[in-house]
Amino acid sequence: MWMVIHGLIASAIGIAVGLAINWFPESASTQAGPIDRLYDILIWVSVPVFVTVTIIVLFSVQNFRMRPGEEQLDGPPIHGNTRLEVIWTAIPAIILVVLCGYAWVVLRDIEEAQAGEMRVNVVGQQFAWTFEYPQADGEPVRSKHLYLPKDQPVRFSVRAIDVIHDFWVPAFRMKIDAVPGIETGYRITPNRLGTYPVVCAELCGLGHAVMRATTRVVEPAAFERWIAQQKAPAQASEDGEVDGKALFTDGNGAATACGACHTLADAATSSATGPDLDEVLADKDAAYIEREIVDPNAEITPGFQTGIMPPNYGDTLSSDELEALVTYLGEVAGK
Ligand code: HEC
Ligand SMILES: [Cu+2]
Repeated sequence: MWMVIHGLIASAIGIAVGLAINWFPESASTQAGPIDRLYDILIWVSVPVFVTVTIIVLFSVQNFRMRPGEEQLDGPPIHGNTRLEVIWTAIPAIILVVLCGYAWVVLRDIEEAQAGEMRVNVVGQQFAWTFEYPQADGEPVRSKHLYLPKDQPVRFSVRAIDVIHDFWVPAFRMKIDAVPGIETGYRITPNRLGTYPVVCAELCGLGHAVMRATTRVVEPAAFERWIAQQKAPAQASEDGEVDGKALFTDGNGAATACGACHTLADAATSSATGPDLDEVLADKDAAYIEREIVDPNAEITPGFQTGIMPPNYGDTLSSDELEALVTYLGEVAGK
């Protein structure tokens, strides 16, 4: 009786607390509802299991513990109880099979192919995401942030260039590994306007923590405008010059923003993943700066490691962009 009463009270409190806590961020996809419900049902089932085990342990410690003078005694000679063992094997097995079946059904339903899906290729690499939007008329549009039109079903096709990453937008709830050599993916339908973080959920190297991007769920018309804008020629300010500062803080779609890793007062960035450029570039000339950007592993700044700064800026920056960056850094670093 003691166990049953305390077990029921503890379970009721545990379930109430478990359901009251907001485990997940605001949801922004049609997939989130069924996943959150699945999670709540797991709380309903797992709290009583945890309580049952704990109560039996506490009760046994209280009632069957060794008392002074019993050190030499052996316990009663029990050699098993077949009926009990069948019961305590069967009940957990049934609970597991039912829960797995339910989870499988939920996953199957939310991953069903939708009519008129938009495809987005997601590419993970140390330490940035690239999102590619295939276009019927030519080159895909590439972006380092994820733009999605509201209420438009999307199928992500996920790849990795170097090591295993994991593509996760917590607000969408879905998540999958990006594995070199194979293509993985999942489907979601964003259903709430807003800005949500994209996270790499697989420890992928020293820059793992900065491997973040932004998802913007926008109205379909705004999405079309954004795609059209991206198709237009590269970032240029009014006089046709490439803006070195904008490149530094925002990157160009294919090239990761330098400001994600480097401190530079003029650009108001403050990351310490890479060297403080105000400090290390104060007395350096253009040739040195250019070489360090194109071939970062040639010479490693003391106190930092090789393999963090992307080695492919020579490809992802056009020669105009590279020149603009070098000129900009030469002018402002350490000033
Ligand atoms: C993912 C993080 C990361 C990004 C993004 C990044 N860097 Fe670096 N950078 C580093 C690290 C770490 C080092 C030090 C190790 C080395 O020298 O390779 C470094 C070194 C440098 C150096 C050499 C500093 C010295 O001591 O002389 C320069 C210059 C530089 N980065 C400029 C840039 C520019 C410009 C960009 C953008 C086009 C950029 N970095 C993007 C992490 C990054
Ligand atoms: Cu990663």
